[in-house]
Amino acid sequence: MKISKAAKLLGIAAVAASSACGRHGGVTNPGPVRLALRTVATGMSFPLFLTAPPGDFRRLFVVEKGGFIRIIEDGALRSRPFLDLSGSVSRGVEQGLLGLAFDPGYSRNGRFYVSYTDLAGTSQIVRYRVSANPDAGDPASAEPILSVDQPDPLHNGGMIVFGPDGYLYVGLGDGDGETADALNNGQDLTDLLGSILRIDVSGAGGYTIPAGNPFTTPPARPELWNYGLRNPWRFSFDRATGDLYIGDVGRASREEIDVAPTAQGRGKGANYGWKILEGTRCTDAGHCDTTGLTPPVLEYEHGTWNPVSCCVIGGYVYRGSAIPALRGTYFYGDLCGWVRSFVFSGGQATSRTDWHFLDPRESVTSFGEDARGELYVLTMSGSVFRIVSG
Ligand SMILES: [Ca+2]
Ligand SMILES: [Ca+2]
Repeated sequence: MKISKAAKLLGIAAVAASSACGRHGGVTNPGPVRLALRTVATGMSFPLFLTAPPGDFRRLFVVEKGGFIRIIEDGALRSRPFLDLSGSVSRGVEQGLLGLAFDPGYSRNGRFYVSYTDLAGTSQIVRYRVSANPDAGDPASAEPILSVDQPDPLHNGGMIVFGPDGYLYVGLGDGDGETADALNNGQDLTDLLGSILRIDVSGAGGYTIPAGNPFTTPPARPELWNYGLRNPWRFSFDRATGDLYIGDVGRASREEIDVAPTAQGRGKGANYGWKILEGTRCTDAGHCDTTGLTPPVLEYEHGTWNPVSCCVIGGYVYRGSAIPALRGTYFYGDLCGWVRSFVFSGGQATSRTDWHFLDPRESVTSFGEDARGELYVLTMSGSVFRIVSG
């Protein structure tokens, strides 16, 4: 990854021009909609996720890679972290504190979940509770939920989010570094890697397997919801429709977005193809059996500018109220330094738009969604921006 310079941000209407990285045929101008990025916080340390407890309209919780969860309240970044896991997380380029999810019943039970790679590089999902102080998690409340050995410090996933069904979805990459998944973790149903899991964490401790999970016959792992993913770094559910959007990071050339509509089972049991396919490209030319594989809704190739650093960053469908014209629009980005959007309609990515928000050297690490459904863009150099009307 490349540490980039601070962005020079401009409120610029979307235009259908090329960007520094990647090809993107079919991008269109959205017409009169103008957007900008409004600075919410700067100077953070590698922020890579943002969320808020359900119904909490005052606070944003920002995850810093080095192990801190920070609170932004009414626009001000609090100095005291909500939780400090800096002594527990590993420091590799794709390691650290990687995910945060508030329980749907957080206002009653104070439960929240974190996802990180520990000092041994093992992926850990751990439950905590808030303390008597609503701005401080209780570090002594840690309860291990799930631990997954990682064969390599790359492609460890890290996303955790509650689905509309109340179950916790956990993203895990193939854990196989740059060897093109030599271990075949993407297609192997007997391990948890290269998949999104679905688990029930509503009980007193640990997790159970929800009724309806697709792989119930051993030796397949019953935690699996789908598979064939390389590194689903960020994925989300449309809060209006429940549709699942997955940004799956590609290897040598292609990045992809998968969309799993609620009406088609929300991706249950789907095989997204890795390592047989990278996007729709056969990784073993002429020898790919694509029977039963679910192709991406959108894919793009790395450009010639810093192609090694290009990684798709899955985002969110906008369901806020501030910009009604954007409702139903899915925003995503790339570590290469851009933000784009499309509208999923009729099984296709339509109204594809390139938003020229960022300095092309600014690396997008994640998007975030607050309790009102407004969207945020986070950058490696330490900024948090809100997408606003321009
Ligand atoms: Ca697997
Ligand atoms: Ca795929």
